[in-house]
Amino acid sequence: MNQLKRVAAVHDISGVGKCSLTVALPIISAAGVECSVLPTAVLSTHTGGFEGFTFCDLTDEMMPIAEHWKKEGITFDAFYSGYLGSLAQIDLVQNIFEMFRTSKTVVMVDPVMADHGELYSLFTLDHVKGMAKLCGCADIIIPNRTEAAFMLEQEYKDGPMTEDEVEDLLYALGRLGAKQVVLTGVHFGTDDLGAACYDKKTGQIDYIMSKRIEGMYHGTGDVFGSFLLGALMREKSLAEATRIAVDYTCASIRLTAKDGTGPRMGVRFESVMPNYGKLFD
Ligand code: PXL
Repeated sequence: MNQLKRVAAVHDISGVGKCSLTVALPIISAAGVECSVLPTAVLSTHTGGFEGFTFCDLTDEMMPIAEHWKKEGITFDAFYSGYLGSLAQIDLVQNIFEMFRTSKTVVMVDPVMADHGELYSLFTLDHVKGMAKLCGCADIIIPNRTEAAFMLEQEYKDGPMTEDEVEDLLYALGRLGAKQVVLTGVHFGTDDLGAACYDKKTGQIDYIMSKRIEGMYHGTGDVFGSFLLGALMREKSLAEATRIAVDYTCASIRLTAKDGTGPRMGVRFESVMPNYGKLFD
């Protein structure tokens, strides 16, 4: 057996609500990929739908952790950043990428900051500017439509899109600097939903669509990103990995909708993990 690949996931720990590190760690591990964690903050819950959550900012811990790893000679095949707890962390994370980056490292940035046309609580337009800059130094970015609109300073438009609109967005996002773009929340009608992926080098654009499931659930972006990176680390192409991520995220949402647990507790990714893991046997 080949040596496992190793990913460093740079997100917060939200104790309850199944998002960020509490989904990245199990999902990436299920792909047969080692997942190290660089926590950005510790919260009692995520910030969407819970009142009075606690928030412990870990900005000051991040560089000492990275420096210790560096001193120990630890290397990473990929970095996956998500929810960053402060503006200062954006520059810090960029520096950490550069400390460990080689020609083979995959840096995937999810500019986690907004959804459904609105910034998450705690974030400002400075955070948007910082995230656009961080996206500029990534290999792969995976924004949703709201994050794309904020970073491109465009008006957010929900509802069905045309292929021309999606392509314009992908090209504009590519101009931020990353080599590959996966845009989520793409749909052409009322009963479809999926992602569009764009490889700047080949110019290839693929639409990876699924049947829409009614309702909105927290943490789906992190579940999607984790399924995607796990598959990429197991040598799937961008389009193949996006297909896997769309299918397994939708399957998790479908189970949650059946359970009726509501939007804020996250999605039931646990039940699809055995089949996800088998993809890489
Ligand atoms: O899933 C994105 C996310 C991650 N971490 C925290 C959040 C959110 C979305 O609201 O609040 C703390």
